[in-house]
Amino acid sequence: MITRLTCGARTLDLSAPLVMGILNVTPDSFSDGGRHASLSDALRHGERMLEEGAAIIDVGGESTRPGAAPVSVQQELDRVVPVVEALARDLGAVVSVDTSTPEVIREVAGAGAGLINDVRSLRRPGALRAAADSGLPVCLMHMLGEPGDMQNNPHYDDVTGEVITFLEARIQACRAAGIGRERLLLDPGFGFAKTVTHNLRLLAELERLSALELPVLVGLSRKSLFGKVLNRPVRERLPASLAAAVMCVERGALIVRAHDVKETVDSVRFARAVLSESGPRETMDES
Ligand code: PT1
Repeated sequence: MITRLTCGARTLDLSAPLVMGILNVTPDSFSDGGRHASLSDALRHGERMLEEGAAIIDVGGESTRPGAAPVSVQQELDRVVPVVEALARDLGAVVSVDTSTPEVIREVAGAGAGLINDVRSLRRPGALRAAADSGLPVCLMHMLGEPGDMQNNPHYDDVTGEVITFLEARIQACRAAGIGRERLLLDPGFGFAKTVTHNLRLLAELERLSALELPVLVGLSRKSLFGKVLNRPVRERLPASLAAAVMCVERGALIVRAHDVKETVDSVRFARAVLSESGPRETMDES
């Protein structure tokens, strides 16, 4: 398994799980009400997440939560590029950009971004080429349909198996476009075209994704899954988000995308401390 990921001018050490802090620069982001829509607010929030231990800042200018409104390419560029420049160039942070737009991929690569995080797995026309040319790593995520319609009646016979099959096809598409395996990360896409049962099953079976031998990234922070299982509003979903993060790390996830960086860093660090004391399974079976 790869333990270092080259992210433009910076490298990430994946020998222990890392936290990716979420920085929404959308006016309608789902759980912070767009409070970070202005540049100085966004930078303050990004700096704070870095201080709290985020290894990556994920900047998103297009909300992809269920039912969100689309934005124009120009709007997305205007929101994202200045934030990437400031965080990557001025602060030296590893900046990931949550985008599906080829023009945005090209522009942020020039602005110092370190990673492309595409919930559409480079399926927009021109996105594969733009990502290949950027030289940056790419996170491929599973989603069926589009954020606008993905939640209407998703069906799977074997959700985990179908997520893996989808991701394998996207890995092949990337390889064919000249993106090397060492540039790929995988994400099962919690909350994207999945019912509560699908999400729970995917988490339970997350280890099956390890068969693809690429780093796994997960995003569960504050999602409606917790609201549905526990009947909690967004502001009361941190404890369950941390429990889920720990369970994902236990099942091999190496990057956890989260709003609450400080708490998530402690949770994954503690999980890692325990895991580092649990030897290989053979040893456990023998004892
Ligand atoms: C994610 C992710 C993402 N999630 C990656 N990028 C979002 N790689 C944005 C809900 O049900 O998991 N992985 N970028 C946010 N998307 C959602 C989806 C937010 C569902 C909320 C829900 O509440």
